[in-house]
Amino acid sequence: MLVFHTPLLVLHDPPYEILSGCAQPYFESPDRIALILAALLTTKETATPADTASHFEERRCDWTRDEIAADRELMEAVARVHSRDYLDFLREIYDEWVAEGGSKDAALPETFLRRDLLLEPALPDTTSKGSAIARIGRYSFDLSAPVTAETWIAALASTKVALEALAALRTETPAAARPPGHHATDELCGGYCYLNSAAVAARHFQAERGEGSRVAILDIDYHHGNGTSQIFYDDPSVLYVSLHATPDYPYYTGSKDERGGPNARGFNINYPLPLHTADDEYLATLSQAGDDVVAFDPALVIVSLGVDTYIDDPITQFQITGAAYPKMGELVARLGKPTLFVMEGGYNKGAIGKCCRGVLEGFQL
Ligand code: Q9C
Ligand code: ZN
Repeated sequence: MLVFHTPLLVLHDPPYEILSGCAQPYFESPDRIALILAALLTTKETATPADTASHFEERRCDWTRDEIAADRELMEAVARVHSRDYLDFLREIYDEWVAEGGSKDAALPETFLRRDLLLEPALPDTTSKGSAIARIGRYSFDLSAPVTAETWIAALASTKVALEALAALRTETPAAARPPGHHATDELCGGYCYLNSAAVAARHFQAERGEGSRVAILDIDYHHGNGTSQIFYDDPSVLYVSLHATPDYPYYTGSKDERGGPNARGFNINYPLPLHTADDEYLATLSQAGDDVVAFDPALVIVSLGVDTYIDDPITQFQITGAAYPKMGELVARLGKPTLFVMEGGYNKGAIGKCCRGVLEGFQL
């Protein structure tokens, strides 16, 4: 199994986020990648049958910042999912923010453009140009997506890693990337996410294989992937299936009633689970989600792999133990489809490597 990454991923390093009303160290930290890679790429001294049956090959991509910034194909791929205005915003906002006197640490909103706040339907001009603080409130939905000097490059690099893995897809190809993507909508960042790499990979696959080729996105991050769900909500060619905790972040989406838009009824499937869900219930639900994917018969499965389901994750509530991760991988393998793994959440530094390794080993058994 090939493991893709690039050193550019660590460039995104916000100093803090707001949690429960307080500034706290940023959980979605750059060292997550090194921790996952270390767990995947180091051979253990005590080899078990599982170790010998699986193997991981590193694919380190040595792109420069300039190459990423000037990559036309990448921009085209990203623009299939995100609006031009939103992409301009991500590229420009930090400099604009600093020029306006904002903190050099990061740009962060203080207000949000809520459509129900507007007295007339047209958006005020300040939300597109001229006021960084107004602009960031238009394109963010929470306080967990600060934009730093290098966020744009790191987010682009993260998406390019996913596309690179997609291009190399044989039978299976994981991509180890951050920042994550599944909370990012067509024009909103939030929840540590800026560009929705899983969505971009799905659209890229369709652009190459023919519009309408079926792609299933199986989202096993603890949180509902509101962004991915929104992007494909009215599109019957992309099945979105998510297991996630309720009630929890992002709070307003993820219910069973969200079944897809008028053109795609039934192609958005949510499995909201209680906060303290443990292994058995989780795996039974994942198996059911697997049946949905098989019934859809996709040409590609993209797994939004979050391991923040782990029992000791610092920001979540599930009680999933280490033993469940290989079983999750096995259930994904049983779908029998070409599979791309894209990294989403997971914040327990001592466990995310093991959890990812568990899933990917279970997949290879
Ligand atoms: N009390 C991902 O896992 N804030 N994003 C949570 C919890 C943001 C999670 C607050 C969580 C974002 C990719
Ligand atoms: Zn998550």
